[in-house]
Amino acid sequence: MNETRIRLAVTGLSRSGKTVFITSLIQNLIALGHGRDTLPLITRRLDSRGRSRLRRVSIDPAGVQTIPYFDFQSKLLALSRSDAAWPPRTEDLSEISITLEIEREGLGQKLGSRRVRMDILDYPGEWLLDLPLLDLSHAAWSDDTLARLQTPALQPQTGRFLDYLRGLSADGPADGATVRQGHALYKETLSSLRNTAGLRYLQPGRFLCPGPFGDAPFLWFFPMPGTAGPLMHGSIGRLLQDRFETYKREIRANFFDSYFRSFDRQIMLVDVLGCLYAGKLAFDDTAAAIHDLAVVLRDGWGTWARGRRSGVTASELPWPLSLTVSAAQSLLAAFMGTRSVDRVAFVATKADHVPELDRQALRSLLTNLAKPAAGAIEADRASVSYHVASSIRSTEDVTLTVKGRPVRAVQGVLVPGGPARPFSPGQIPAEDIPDYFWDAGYFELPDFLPPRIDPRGVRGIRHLALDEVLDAVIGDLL
Ligand SMILES: Nc1nc2c(ncn2[C@@H]2O[C@H](COP(=O)(O)OP(=O)(O)OP(=O)(O)O)[C@@H](O)[C@H]2O)c(=O)[nH]1
Ligand SMILES: [Mg+2]
Repeated sequence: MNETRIRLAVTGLSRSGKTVFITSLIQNLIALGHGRDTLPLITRRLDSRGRSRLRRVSIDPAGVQTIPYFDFQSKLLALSRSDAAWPPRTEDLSEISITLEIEREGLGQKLGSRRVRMDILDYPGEWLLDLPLLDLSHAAWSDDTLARLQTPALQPQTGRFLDYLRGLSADGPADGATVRQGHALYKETLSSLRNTAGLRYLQPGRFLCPGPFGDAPFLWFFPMPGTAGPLMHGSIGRLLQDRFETYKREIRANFFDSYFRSFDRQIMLVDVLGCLYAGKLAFDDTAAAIHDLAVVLRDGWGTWARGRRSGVTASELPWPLSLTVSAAQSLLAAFMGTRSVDRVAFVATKADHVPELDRQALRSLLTNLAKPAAGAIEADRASVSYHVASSIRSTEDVTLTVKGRPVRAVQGVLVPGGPARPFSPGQIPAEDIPDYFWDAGYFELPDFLPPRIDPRGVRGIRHLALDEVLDAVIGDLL
């Protein structure tokens, strides 16, 4: 039987919704295979004079893959219990394959069937933010990173590590315990920048999402001043340089050269709302990360050398990231090879936090974040699309009356449970965000409980626009 096989990578920064997205996508495809119209745009694609050409949807049994398995069944079970819960954090690459068997037709005749096999990969977007590192020395990376850590507003998160550094000298003896303590403090700093300051542009990505490396000694490094130029064997600076170079070699061999190059199509999930409400610092930081991720995707395809300079210039970015961004922009196709990705979809996730009429603004915000870098892709043969979606719709749209006026809101049950409560995200700025927007208090998005779902997959899972995303990335193959 004729088979088309694609590698569809789903990525996004931490908590952007990757695992939930893949779980819901697969469950809805399975339901589609049972004849339910769970993904209307895909149903339309597969329609042939009122009849579906889709014969079967199946999850391929795990074979001899070396990549960890995306354990769809256990995620589904957690969502189907009476105390339905969101899946736990994932910090490694995982993969699952799903096959659609589709009837072939030509001139009104049936021509047997063909298969579309999708290898779907879930991997942390943080790993992509390491690509710019590959071009830097330990000293250049340290200058860039320490400049960011010294931002006064981040003092509560970074103060301890910076104090520790003051007591060290790059040419001092490389005492194992001292270096390890520096590494542990730096890692704690990154976690707290992520968890309490809402930052996302945090390097190296493997310190937050280690994946298969675990806690190997080559990872025990941190940024430090004074590591430019030759340093004596046995000095702290030399050890940090050596570990940094080993890190670059390992991530290149174990991710960029081995997996990243093999992806045909990419879905990049972005928690636009979450970073919007985390405040200006967090928003600007995520904006810089999304911009660079788009650069990495664009250049990773290896065919954008011509258009690569048309993006935002580093000096336009809000953060002192110029070094990192220009490094990302200077990594040429020579490194990534000439293989190209055909399609990429950027998706603003968790759109069920926003009433329907405000979702368009979310799309504009996302487009603004990604397009300066990704736009150049459209000039070439890949297509890029921007979407607003919710993988598991956990709210309903409602209209509240506040001081006699109607106010659009959504309503759902908050974790850990209880009666449904309304939530209004307020006005969502569509493009340029006015300064006064940041004067409002920052808050975390409410965590709505997911609805309890049917684990057999016959009914699918309620979502918003998953079919639009899927159609954008694989519609041409159906
Ligand atoms: N209301 C709502 N919440 C969602 C939706 N998708 C994700 N979430 C929330 O976002 C959280 C993170 O989703 P995940 O799919 O685990 O995100 P991830 O990107 O895999 O996260 P990591 O594995 O930690 O990187 C979930 O625990 C939910 O609280 C959605 O469609 N609607
Ligand atoms: Mg995950």
